[in-house]
Amino acid sequence: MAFSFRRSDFPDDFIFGAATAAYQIEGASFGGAGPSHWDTFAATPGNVVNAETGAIACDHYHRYGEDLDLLRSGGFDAYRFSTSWARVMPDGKNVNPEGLDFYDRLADATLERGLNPFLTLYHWDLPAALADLGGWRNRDVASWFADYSSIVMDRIGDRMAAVATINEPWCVTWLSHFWGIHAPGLRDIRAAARSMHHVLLAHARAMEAMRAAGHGNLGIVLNFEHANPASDAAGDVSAAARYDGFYNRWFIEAITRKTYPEVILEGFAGHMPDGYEKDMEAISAPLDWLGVNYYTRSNVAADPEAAWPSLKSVPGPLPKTDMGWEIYPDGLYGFLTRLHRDYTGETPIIVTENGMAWDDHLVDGRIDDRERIAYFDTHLAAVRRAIADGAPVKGYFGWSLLDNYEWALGYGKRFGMVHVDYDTQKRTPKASFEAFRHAIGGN
Ligand code: IFM
Repeated sequence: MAFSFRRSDFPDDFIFGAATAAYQIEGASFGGAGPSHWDTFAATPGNVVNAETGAIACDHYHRYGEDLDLLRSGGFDAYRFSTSWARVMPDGKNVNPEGLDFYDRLADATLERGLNPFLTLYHWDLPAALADLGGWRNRDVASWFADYSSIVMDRIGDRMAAVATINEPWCVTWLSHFWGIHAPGLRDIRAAARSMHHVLLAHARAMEAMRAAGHGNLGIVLNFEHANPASDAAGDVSAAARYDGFYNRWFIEAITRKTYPEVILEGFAGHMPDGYEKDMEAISAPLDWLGVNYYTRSNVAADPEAAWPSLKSVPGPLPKTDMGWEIYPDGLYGFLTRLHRDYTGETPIIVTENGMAWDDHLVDGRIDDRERIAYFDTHLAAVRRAIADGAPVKGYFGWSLLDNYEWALGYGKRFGMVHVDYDTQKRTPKASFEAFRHAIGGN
């Protein structure tokens, strides 16, 4: 099965890439990395399926050359990876030279294969020592993050094609401090409100530090989920508006309008950090590009019995991925055009993650993941439509290059274009990888 598009259906300078994240693939037990709050979270019963951790993961720490060879052979233009804060600063204070050496080798190896390195500075591996100090609840996290960012950029910033501060601030904060699903597993409105502000302040301070050092092409990666009212009832419609507020509007409105949505500030009343308004100027410093991660929509219903935001997600009618996520490519089109129209204007947008988990099976050494091919195909059609309608979308990264550690769901959910046998670490490109190779001109 092949894609319905060719590279020539996209603008000449359009970038095709694949994305990964440090904790999900590297192997956190190698190279002097310190414990991150994901290690402690996973060591606590009930948090992660089978208590799995990123200790070995895909052993990318040792196998990055082989993985980059694969990317090149697929005809991709870019590799999106993250540096691990806990690897670079194991105790949150001191630098681990071995950790920086690894990213130095990775940067060179990426370039040697003609791939553009897209760096994300934080994809969730906060050093446990900083979590002990309150992590994202502590305002000081902004200066800790700026220091860490400068240390990484001093070493590899000269070779990066593009740099994002933080991956998916919504997951770093709401999902992790209000819903308790990701590390540190808090279910606390005050922790949520504070972290939702501090993560943006950390982004701002890192941007300032990197700009001052002369680095360019800096951005942030936000995730978006279409908020679909479960019915036309007024209660469901306003519940979906609250969902849209805390998921989709909070971060982009702070960055582009210096404000937070009223509909969410009302719910956070009394919990926001004092004087937070004074930080909005710094938070809204211009981006060079915006990263957009998109996977699905949520069908949102009012739940008047529940505490604010008094809503719940209910199952919808569309076909679903192995995560139970509805497949809804129109949502990607909707966000790309909405962001361009309402928020970011001509600032380049890059789809930094999009993909699906599927219960893949190796049959005679092959994985025929035609459902994933269809997912990528329909979402790339949505990207083309958005470009045709004027959205400045400059690239698309599939999530993910490799099957990997899917956080609280462990290794059971496979998102890769390349299958990983976790016992042998053997990589097997799936049919979706071959479809990319065919469409974008790999060998
Ligand atoms: O695996 C994650 C990734 O770390 C962040 N974005 C969503 C992916 C799929 O859940």
